[in-house]
Amino acid sequence: MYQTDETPHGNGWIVLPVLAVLFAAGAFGGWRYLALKATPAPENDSAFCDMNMSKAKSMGTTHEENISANVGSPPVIDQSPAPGPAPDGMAWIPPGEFSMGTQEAMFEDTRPIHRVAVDAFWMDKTEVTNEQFSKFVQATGYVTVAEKKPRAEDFPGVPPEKLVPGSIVFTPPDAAVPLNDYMQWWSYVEGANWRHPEGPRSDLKGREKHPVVHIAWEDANAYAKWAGGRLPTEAEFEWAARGGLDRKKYPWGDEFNEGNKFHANTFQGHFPNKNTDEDGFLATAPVGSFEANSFGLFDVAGNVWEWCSDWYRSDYYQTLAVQGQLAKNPAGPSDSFDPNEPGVPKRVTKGGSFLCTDQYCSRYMPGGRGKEAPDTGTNHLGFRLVRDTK
Ligand SMILES: [Ca+2]
Repeated sequence: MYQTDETPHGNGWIVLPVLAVLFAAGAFGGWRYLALKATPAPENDSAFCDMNMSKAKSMGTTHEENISANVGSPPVIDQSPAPGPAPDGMAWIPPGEFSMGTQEAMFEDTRPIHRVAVDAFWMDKTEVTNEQFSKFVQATGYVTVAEKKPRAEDFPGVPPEKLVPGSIVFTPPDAAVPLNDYMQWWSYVEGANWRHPEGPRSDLKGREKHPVVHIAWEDANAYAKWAGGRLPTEAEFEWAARGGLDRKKYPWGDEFNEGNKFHANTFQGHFPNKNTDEDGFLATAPVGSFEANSFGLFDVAGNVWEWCSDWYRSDYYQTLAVQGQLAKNPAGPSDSFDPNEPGVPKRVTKGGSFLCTDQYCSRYMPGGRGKEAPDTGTNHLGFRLVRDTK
C-alpha cells in the first residue's frame, strides 16, 4: 500500500481488527489481502497521504531540527565525462552530492533533509515498457505474481473462490465519494495483469510504448536479472530525478505548470471520479511524452510509480541525519516499518503516477516517497533499471 496521493495505505493504529487481520496475513500481502477480501476501508480511516496533514500544516514548514550539515549547499555534480558510450536506452548519471528529502508539510516521512553522496551509474531514460517486458517474457517464459493463483497460506481467511489470479486496478466511481475509503476506487480485478492492465477485456494494443504495470517487486528484479541491471536505490532515484537542481519541488523547477504547460502525466479534475485529462492522458502515457530532465530522464515524475530496491522505513531519514554529515550511497534500512501499517514490510517507490493529484498530496515530487508491499502490483506501478559503471 502506498503513502501516496491516491493509493490506499495504512489503516491506522485505531483499526485494530483490520491490523489483526493483516498480522494474520503474514509478512506480505497487506493491500492485496484486503482487496481479495474486499474488506471495506474502515470508517474514520485517514489512510491517505494527507494523514495528519492538518497537523503537519499547523507545524508549518520550519522543521529545521535535526537537519544534517550542508543541506543548504547546492548540489555537487562531478562534471567528468562518462567512461564510455551509454548502454542502449540509458543515460549517464554523474556522481555527486545533494540534499535529499523535502520539507513539504504534507509529507511526514521525507524529513529531515539530509546530505547524500551517490556514485555514478547508468539509468534507463524511460520506464520499462510493455514492449521491453514482453521480450523478457518471450525469452524466459516468466510468469508474474499477478498471473499466479494466490496461495491460501499467504491469505488466511480469504475464501478459496476469491483466491484467483489478478491485480489491483483503479476503478473510478461515477460520482464524488468520501476520500477516506479507497475501496471506492481500487478493486482487485480477476485476470488483471501486465498483459491486461484493466482486466481480461483489456489488452496492450497501442500501448507497446507505455510503461509495463502490475509488476510486483520480485517481477521487476527478475527482469533486471535477465536484462542486466538492478533497481535503483531510493537515493539514486532521487538524485537522478532532481537532475542536478537544488531542492526544487519538481524535476523541472518550482512551478507545476512552469511555462504554462504540463511537464508530467498526473491527474487533473476531481479525484477520483472526474479526470479532466488536461495533460492529455487519462491513464498511462507512452514513455517520453513529456520533456526529459537535465540528466536526460523522462517521466521521473508522474506516469507510473517506480520500484526502488530499498526497504521502506518512515524514520530512515532521521536515522541518516543523526549518523553523520554525509550519507554515502545509502541503500535503505535493514528492515521495514510503516507506522500506518505495522507488520507489512514494504519497499520504497518513487516518482508518483498518473493518479497523483494535489487534492491529496504531491508525491510525484522528487522528494516524495511511496511504499508498497513487495507482492503487490497495481495499474500505476512500474519500474526502470540502473547499471553500475564497473
Ligand atoms: Ca494525466
